[in-house]
Amino acid sequence: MAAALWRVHVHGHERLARGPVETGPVELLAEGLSVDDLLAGSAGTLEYVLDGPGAGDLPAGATVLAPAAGQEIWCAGVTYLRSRDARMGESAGSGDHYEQIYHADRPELFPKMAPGRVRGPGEVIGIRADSGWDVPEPELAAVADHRGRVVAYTIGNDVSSRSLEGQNPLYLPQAKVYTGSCAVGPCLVPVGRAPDHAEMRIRLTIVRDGEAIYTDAVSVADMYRTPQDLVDWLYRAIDFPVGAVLLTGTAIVPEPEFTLRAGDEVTTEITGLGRLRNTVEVVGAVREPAAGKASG
Ligand code: DO4
Ligand code: MG
Repeated sequence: MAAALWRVHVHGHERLARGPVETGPVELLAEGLSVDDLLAGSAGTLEYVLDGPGAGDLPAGATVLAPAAGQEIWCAGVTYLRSRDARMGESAGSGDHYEQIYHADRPELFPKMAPGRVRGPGEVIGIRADSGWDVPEPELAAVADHRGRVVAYTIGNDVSSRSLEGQNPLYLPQAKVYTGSCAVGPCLVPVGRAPDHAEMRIRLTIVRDGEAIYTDAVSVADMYRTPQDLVDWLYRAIDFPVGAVLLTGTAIVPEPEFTLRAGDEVTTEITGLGRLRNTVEVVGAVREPAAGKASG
């Protein structure tokens, strides 16, 4: 079983560890190393550290953290036909921009989470109290180093409010960015040790009250773009000194009647990358707006 890189919490400290994708971290790596160092380093740093000397068995009580530290999390959208069709459907006849962007050279890219905000395996993910139609978006996440090379993969969930997104495209930041709207993990698998992205399958399972109420699986080969092409666009005019994580879009869209509820357990599995599981909670509150809008 190939070793993957895990970010763990041990006795109050963040550490890196290695262990199989399937079973979890088993051995600590040298103290003082972080994901930031690996993505800020020269080509091959990730593999070099992963194959380097260990620093002892993983102590009991260690918990797995999101495998991102100082990295911004970005998302690409409308990279699969299924997503294009869903966006056009939810915009009730005013979704031509989705058709255009699906075919355009320049992809849709949007910032999702500032460093430190993304959730990890086992943590809660959020749905907004002021939204009524909410879905997980299980996506292949490309992890790029400071030069903009995709060096690893992990799993990402771009949790989204379809009500807000469908009402007006200018509400997209509120549909996409709020507390708990993104999780990544469980670990980083170097590109050279992962299946080719086109060989991967993404499977989503949602369990409610102990029963699997939704499951679907898609092939990453259906993506209209490649992870590296998306990252090239992302790095065109911004620098990321400690790298970045880019979720590459969803092709799993539950039927319109479906919405997430508090307590739902959402699991995404991707071939060769393991499994990311989170439970849903409601975040925020529905508040009446302050009296009156400015006139004019
Ligand atoms: O344009 C809206 C976002 C679409 C998206 O997040 C996706 O396709 O995954
Ligand atoms: Mg998405």
